[in-house]
Amino acid sequence: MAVSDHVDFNGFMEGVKRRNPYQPEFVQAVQEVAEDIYSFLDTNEEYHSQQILRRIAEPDRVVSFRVCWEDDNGNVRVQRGWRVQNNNAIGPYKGGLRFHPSVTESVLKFLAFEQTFKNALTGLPMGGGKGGSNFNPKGKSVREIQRFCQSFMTELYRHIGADVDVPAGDIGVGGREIGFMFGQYKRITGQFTGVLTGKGLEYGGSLIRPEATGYGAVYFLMNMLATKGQDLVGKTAVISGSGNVATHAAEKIVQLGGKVLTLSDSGGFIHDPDGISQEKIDWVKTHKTHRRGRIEDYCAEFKSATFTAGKTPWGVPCDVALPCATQNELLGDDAKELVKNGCKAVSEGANMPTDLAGVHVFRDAKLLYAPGKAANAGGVAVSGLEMSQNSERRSWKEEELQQMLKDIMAGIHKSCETYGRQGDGYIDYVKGANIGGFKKVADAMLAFGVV
Ligand code: NDP
Ligand code: 2IT
Repeated sequence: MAVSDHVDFNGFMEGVKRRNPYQPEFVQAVQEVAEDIYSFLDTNEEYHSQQILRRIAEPDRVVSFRVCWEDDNGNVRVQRGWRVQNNNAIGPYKGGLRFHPSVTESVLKFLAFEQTFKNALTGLPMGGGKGGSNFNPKGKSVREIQRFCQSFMTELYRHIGADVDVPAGDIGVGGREIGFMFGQYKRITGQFTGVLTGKGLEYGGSLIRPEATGYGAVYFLMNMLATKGQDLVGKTAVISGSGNVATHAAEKIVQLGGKVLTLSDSGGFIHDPDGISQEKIDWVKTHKTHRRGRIEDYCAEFKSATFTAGKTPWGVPCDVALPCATQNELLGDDAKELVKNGCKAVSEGANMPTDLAGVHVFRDAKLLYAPGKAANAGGVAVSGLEMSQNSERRSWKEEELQQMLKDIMAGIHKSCETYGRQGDGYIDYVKGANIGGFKKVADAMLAFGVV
């Protein structure tokens, strides 16, 4: 096939759409990357002739399985589970598990594809994977969650391993669920290995792993602001979500002198003009994670706040915005509203929270805009450090890990600058992250030949 056939972007995307019908999230994630790196492919003819992008956009494998469990009333329940192993060119597959009713093969394929680039950007030897289930943990008892996790692992265990594929948490999967799954893996295999990350500190977990994604997204934001000689002191922040990533992002913003105005969940958002202090964040953490409560209850606890049902917080004027809930939660019109209200920087704690129209708005406005695959890589980076500690059978000190996380986020920022700086000096972080991540994986794949 002639080179010109490979370089036809439209033809490439038509093929992706044809081969992945009914998978809009996956097609969206591939398009966002392909838009950027198509011209970069010209830098090395082998990227074309060896069909590298085409190969990365075809998962190594997608495992789908049935998960049966019994609820507290003795009813048999049937869920679907998946593990998408996208690419292991630079290390074992690595990426989280998501338990949410919206999980489909398309969602997990997009997440595994993104993870491949993100993990490469960290500089650590990790390939890309993702998994999960359409199981809805909301309203389930702890015993039901335990039974589900055990049943899920009873199938998953045969596909993973410390040097094969190392899952972790994501939406609906936190320390408790990792504990249940690790216990079941150990029980089935008789092995105590670093097969999962995000573990408890008593059994091989790493310090700062729970905080790492949110903190990392704020470190990345600081790196972006520093290019303009600015920091977070006195700046207002709008954050979506109220789970692991959102609450830790809020915490770090407060520590660095910023004022957090909003948090949200699937029911709507709260706006607290007095600022969401550390004490209030601690209340949210307990209320959302341990009591599985609703964010609207915040207003009964803290009278300065108001709750807006069924809406996202992007209309609240702010200096910086951090979408930390889920994919496609910030649309083109939301992006226009943020720009109109004077927002200076956006750092994505969630994966693909901004739709393609929104991405174009931010880039056209030349905003400091960090895509999730760069900004939220701190979580998987500390997961990588947890793997290293497990291999060494040691635990590193908190200060060492904090410094490593900061260094890794600064390194990702540097990669984005290297590959994303435009002629007028604007740093296109989307382009930088896509090219930086692609190059490392692509060069490894070239070394292996056609496999
Ligand atoms: P959590 O389960 O801890 O929290 C998820 C939050 O997002 C909750 O507030 C939840 O609201 C909200 N949310 C979830 N789905 C929807 C939806 N469809 N519409 C509106 N709100 C929704 O998850 P995390 O904080 O871990 O994950 C948040 C995002 O960060 C995800 O995109 C995840 O992929 C990404 N991420 C997570 C990492 C990690 O280490 N945990 C690492 C890198 C990225 P409700 O309670 O109402 O469901
Ligand atoms: O999206 C992500 O990077 C995660 N959910 C974390 C993955 C991991 O392996 O720690």
